[in-house]
Amino acid sequence: MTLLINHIGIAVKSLDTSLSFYRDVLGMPFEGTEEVAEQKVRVAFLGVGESRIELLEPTSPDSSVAKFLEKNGEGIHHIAYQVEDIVATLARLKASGVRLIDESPRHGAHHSLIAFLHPKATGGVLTEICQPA
Ligand code: CMX
Repeated sequence: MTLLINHIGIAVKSLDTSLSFYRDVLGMPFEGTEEVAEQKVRVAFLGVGESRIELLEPTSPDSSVAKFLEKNGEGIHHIAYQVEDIVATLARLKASGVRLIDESPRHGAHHSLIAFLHPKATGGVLTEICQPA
């Protein structure tokens, strides 16, 4: 089912501050920022080979990323695996008894379709599956 690691999500307090490290100090190619209203985050993407780093800044105190930052501080938030058919993948995972956060896909950045698996079902790693537009 997995084609590649589409991105690794990193929770940050400030996109601007973090960008000055990833883009300006590490020199990673900056691919732009976008607000993902449904997830209450503003994101910035930086390329790493065929994958990317997604910096996540909460846009609301009730965002799941705001809760994560409050509990853990800044750090790795999730890993996103790219699949060819997210609906079929979700159906297969559900049939296998995996605890899903999203039973059907939501809208992610770049018009992708995304869904999360619960970290309690994945050894403590919040896992996203995504199907690019
Ligand atoms: N990675 C690993 N574990 C996590 C986690 C994360 N990112 N976020 C929460 N958890 C753990 C918590 O530590 C907690 O564990 P314990 O019970 O052992 O303390 C448990 O999951 C429940 O966490 P919580 O703080 O009580 O938070 P909620 O139950 O309110 O929500 C979660 C947790 C994962 C269901 C919620 O964050 C969620 O629905 N996430 C998916 C959506 C999302 O993260 N969107 C932002 C990114 C969007 C994008 O990339 O576009």
